[in-house]
Amino acid sequence: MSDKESNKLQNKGDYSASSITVLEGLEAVRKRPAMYIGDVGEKGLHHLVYEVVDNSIDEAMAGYCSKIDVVINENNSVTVKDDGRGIPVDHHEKEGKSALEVVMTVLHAGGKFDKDSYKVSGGLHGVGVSCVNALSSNLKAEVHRDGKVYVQEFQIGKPVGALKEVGTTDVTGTIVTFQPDDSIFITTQYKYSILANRLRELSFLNKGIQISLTDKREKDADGNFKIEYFHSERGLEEFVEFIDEARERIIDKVIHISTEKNGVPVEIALQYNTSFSENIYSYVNNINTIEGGTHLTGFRRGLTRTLKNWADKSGMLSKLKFDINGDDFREGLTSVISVKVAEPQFEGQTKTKLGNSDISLVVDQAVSSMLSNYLEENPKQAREIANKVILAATARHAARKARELVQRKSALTGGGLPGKLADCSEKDPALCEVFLVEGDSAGGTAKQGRDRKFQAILPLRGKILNVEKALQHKVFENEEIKNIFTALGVTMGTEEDSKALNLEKLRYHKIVIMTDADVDGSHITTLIMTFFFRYMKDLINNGYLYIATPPLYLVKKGKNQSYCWDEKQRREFIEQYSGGKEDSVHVQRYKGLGEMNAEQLWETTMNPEQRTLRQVAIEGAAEADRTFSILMGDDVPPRREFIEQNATYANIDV
Ligand code: 0RA
Repeated sequence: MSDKESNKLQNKGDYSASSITVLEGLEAVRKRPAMYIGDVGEKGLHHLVYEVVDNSIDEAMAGYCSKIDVVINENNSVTVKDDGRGIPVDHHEKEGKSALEVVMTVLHAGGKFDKDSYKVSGGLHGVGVSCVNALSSNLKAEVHRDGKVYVQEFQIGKPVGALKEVGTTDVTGTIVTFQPDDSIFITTQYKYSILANRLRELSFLNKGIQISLTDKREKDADGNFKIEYFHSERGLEEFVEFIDEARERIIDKVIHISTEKNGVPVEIALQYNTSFSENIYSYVNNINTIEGGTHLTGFRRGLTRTLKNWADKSGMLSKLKFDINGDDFREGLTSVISVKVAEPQFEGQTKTKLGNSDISLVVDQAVSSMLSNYLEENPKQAREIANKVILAATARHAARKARELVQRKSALTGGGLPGKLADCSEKDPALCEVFLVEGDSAGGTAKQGRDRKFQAILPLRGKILNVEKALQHKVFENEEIKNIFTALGVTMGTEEDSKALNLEKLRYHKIVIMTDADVDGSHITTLIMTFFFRYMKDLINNGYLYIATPPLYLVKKGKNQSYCWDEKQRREFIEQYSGGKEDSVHVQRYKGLGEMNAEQLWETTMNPEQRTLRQVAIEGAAEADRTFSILMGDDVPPRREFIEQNATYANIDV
């Protein structure tokens, strides 16, 4: 950033700080936590960690910190330690307390003291560490600075005693430990994988920083805690390699650019592979902009124009009988775009769409200068890419015919619904649910068991098509997939974006995947989720996709009976009613949904009063994409490795 540019930002910063005379108290955060951290469920809980880590990342981006250690402690408190300058502890005249206390107790105070740098990271809500403090039953801040160690503790955001000098040190840094308040959060159990995914993502987005994650809640066979290190020297280039691990690449090396235009740092990495999906992940200040925005528009425009120019000049398009559109240039493309914007405007439903109009041209120019150089210097690779684009255009023409046929057919028959669908009588989509059920027999039971007013049933035949491996036109020709499209009522595809969904037409706001609670059932669930992830991602992003959780067992002893969802519940029942004696006459093990009668299915799995539905959410879209490509793609070794590392069920079928 130029001096002029940063002065401008600084002045703006000063202006806004002095213009806010009434600072909101942390009480407001406790009253309406969701307004500050999104929600009080799993997402919000993990968000607390990101908020603290973001401060350390800021410190790293300013050039003062190289190491960040995150620890999940035994009691689900979390410690974040960095080797930055340490939060200032000097007395703050205006507030009448230490700078540290101001950072911890005044909303949005985080960067106020540091006039030389501007904040580019900052969590999705950018609310600062004081919010974490407000939502923690306990928080301890330890600062190593100027040769001394300082400590201050807080409870629900309020200081418990003053800042204390407790010792000497020869390092600098900040250590924050906080315990999320269980009177605020629905769950206070941290999930290792969620934190690991975000920290890995941050290490790719901010190359050079060493990040570690330790889980002190469990030890392995050797008595060691689980620990993982995240560190990337090549940044986005490595990120793209990671995402595409299970895909066959078309060009040997990732194309990569890191530049700064008009004071905006831009980093882009891209790679073409033989798959049919477009995977572009965009970030602004380390936040995944899932709704896209001006940076993404600029990227697409620059990419299309540059590739089209090259292909036109090469003469490769002269024999083509149909047009090539923007989509064709992005099939099989995996790319990550990261920009750092000083005053980002976030728009859209989930506030993850960049609105700053000047960023579009910045990214457009960055990608076109990078790509045109690359194409000139690598004619062989350039031809491979152009061939892929031509292949994509050819397939798109075939797919469009198939897709239009599905959509025209349902339009002609007056939105005729699939014969297999047992629809509900309610017409308001917000109140309607549809269950996608594995197999006709379970489908039959579900039809009898449901509340026909608001619950519809669509039985699916066994294993649906694996869309990860199928050409688009095959997907649209598939019976089960056609049924899903017509039952849901949505149409797909516009001129600019062939995967855009028309969600206004969606007939149900809860789409529930209901399969057997066994390995086969999980496989079918994964196949269905892959379809939604690749072809109806917006539907997941809007929170419309759910998974039903049928029980595994019915255990009976005398007059007592109980449904069990896991082995622990089953053992507890046996403990209580059989004095711990295993007696298999008393255990009914469900082999599938079809073996429950209609009433049982209703009681355990479908009745909104009793059931548990798991909402499907995409945490880390890039990571999710990689997982689907590993699980559903062609490459066997990474799949085996993934399953070995992540398998959760041990032979429940024996
Ligand atoms: C305000 C000003 C300065 C650093 C920080 C905050 C800071 C905050 C956190 C939170 C976690 N780790 C952190 N590290 C630093 C600048 C201090 C200076 O000018 O020396």
